[in-house]
Formats: sequence, C-alpha cells, structure tokens
Amino acid sequence: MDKQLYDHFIDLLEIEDKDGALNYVLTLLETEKISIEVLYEELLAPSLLQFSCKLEDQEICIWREHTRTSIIRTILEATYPFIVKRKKTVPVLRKKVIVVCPQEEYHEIGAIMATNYFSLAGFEAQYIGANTPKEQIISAVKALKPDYLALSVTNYYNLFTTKKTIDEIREQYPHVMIIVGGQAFMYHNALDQLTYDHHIIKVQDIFLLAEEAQK
Ligand code: B12
Repeated sequence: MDKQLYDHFIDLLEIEDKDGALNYVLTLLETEKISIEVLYEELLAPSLLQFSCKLEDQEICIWREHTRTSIIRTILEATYPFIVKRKKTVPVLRKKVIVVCPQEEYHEIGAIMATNYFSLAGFEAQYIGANTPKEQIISAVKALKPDYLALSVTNYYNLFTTKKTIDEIREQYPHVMIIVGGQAFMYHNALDQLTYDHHIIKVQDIFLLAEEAQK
C-alpha cells in the first residue's frame, strides 16, 4: 500500500478528526483504491498497535488512546456494507463459526475483524461479543450448533478463563473445532495448556482454513 495513504490517515487520527478519517476510508473503499484486507491490516490495526504518546503528553495519553479506539471502532462498523456486498460474490461453505472474547476480555477490534474475514472466506460467521462469561459461550454453542468456536484473547491473564471455557466445550461438544487467535497466544508457552484445533496468527490465514474446510 502507498505509505502516503497511511500517513494521511494517521494525520487525521492525530487531530482526532473522526469525520475526516471515516470519509477518507470510505472514499478509498468506494473508489477501490484499497481492499477491506488492506484497510484492516495496513491502516486500522497498525493505527492502534503503533499508538504511542510523546513524553510530554503522558497525562492525556489514556483518553487519547480511547478516543482513537472509538474512531477505529466506528470505521470498522462502517465497513460492514462492503462486507455484505463482497459476501455475495463468495462461494458459501456451509460451515458456521462463532467468534467470541471470553470473560474479562474487552479487546474486541481484532475479534470483529476476524469475524468479517470469516464472512469473506465463505463461513457463516457470528460475533457474540467481548467479555462473554463461559456459561453464555456454552449456551451459544448449544443454540447455534457451530462447526467452529473462535476465541479471541488479547490479555495474557485471560488465558486461564480461556482454558476453562475450552475444556468445558470439549467435554460437552467434542465435535466443535476450536480456533484461537489474538495477541495473548503469542506469549511463550501460552498455548501449552490448551487443546485447540487451529491457532491463527494472520487473519489472512482464515482463507486457508476455508480451503481446508471445503475438502
Ligand atoms: C484498544 C486497546 C484497548 C481498548 C479496547 C477497546 C475495544 N473495544 O476493543 C480498552 C481501552 C478497552 C483497553 C483496555 C485494557 N487494555 Co488495552 N489495548 C488496546 C490497544 C491500544 C489496541 C488493541 C487493538 O485493538 N489492536 C488492533 C487489533 C486489530 O489487533 P489485535 O487485537 O492484535 O488483532 C489482530 C490479531 O491479533 C488477530 N486476531 C485477534 N483476535 C483474533 C481472533 C481470531 C479467531 C483470529 C483468527 C485472529 C484474531 O487479528 C487481528 C487483525 O490482525 C493495545 C495496544 C497493543 N499493542 O495491542 C492495548 C493492550 C492490548 N492493552 C493492554 C492492557 C494492559 C489493557 C488494560 C488491562 C489496561 C487497564 N489497566 O485497564 C485493559 C484491559 C481490559 C480487559 N480486561 O480486557 C496491554 C495488554 C498487555 C497484556 N498483558 O497482554 C496492551 C498490549 C497495551 C500495552 N502495551 O500494555 N485496551
């Protein structure tokens, strides 16, 4: 992607110009200058992951980070019509995935992006939400009968709850395939105690999973 596009987007975010940033992204999508994938991976994700404050701005850092997150969240939701449009061109897999963040996990931008990727790859994808108690995840699995349960975890401290959730799903619904994704799984040994079927690091790899699911 053209670095100028990213720099301009960051300039708009730096001055917290929500309308400007939203219009800029929507124009890029409408004119097909960028794809959803490029938008998510090269504009939206890095704008959060690389957020930093100057030393003299420490006092205003937290609310500025929250403001930026809120802008990105709005932009992400505003891309949904483009997902709906593209979904019509994608072969249907007849595989259902539910995406969820376990209890105490409030980071959900990555989970929403992953859900949209699942949709673009042909899955029937449903995002349940952030901070979802184990009982609610089990209830959703019971009601929706998914082929896959995808857990998004960012905070390392939520891995214990994640393990308990997975163990119970495994026991009650052994045919449901478990997918894990998110920053928490990148820590050393993070996956050791878990029984999972797929650990997806790059969201693009959801398309590879779709190919495998088709076989
Ligand atoms: C935005 C943000 C928040 C927001 C989240 C809002 C929201 N609605 O999501 C709020 C303000 C709520 C927040 C709160 C906190 N945060 Co915070 N937050 C961030 C920040 C700046 C960006 C996270 C983000 O959205 N990244 C962009 C997305 C797109 O990236 P991603 O999540 O990695 O997702 C990608 C992949 O991982 C993957 N993926 C993710 N999930 C899944 C799932 C599947 C199935 C698949 C296939 C792929 C996949 O796909 C995505 C696209 O590539 C990070 C900084 C950082 N370096 O990450 C800190 C960060 C994650 N937070 C951190 C912390 C410590 C906290 C708090 C504890 C702070 C506090 N003291 O209150 C709380 C914890 C809340 C909780 N209990 O969950 C730490 C985590 C450290 C750790 N222990 O692991 C970080 C790393 C900041 C830091 N450098 O210290 N945070």
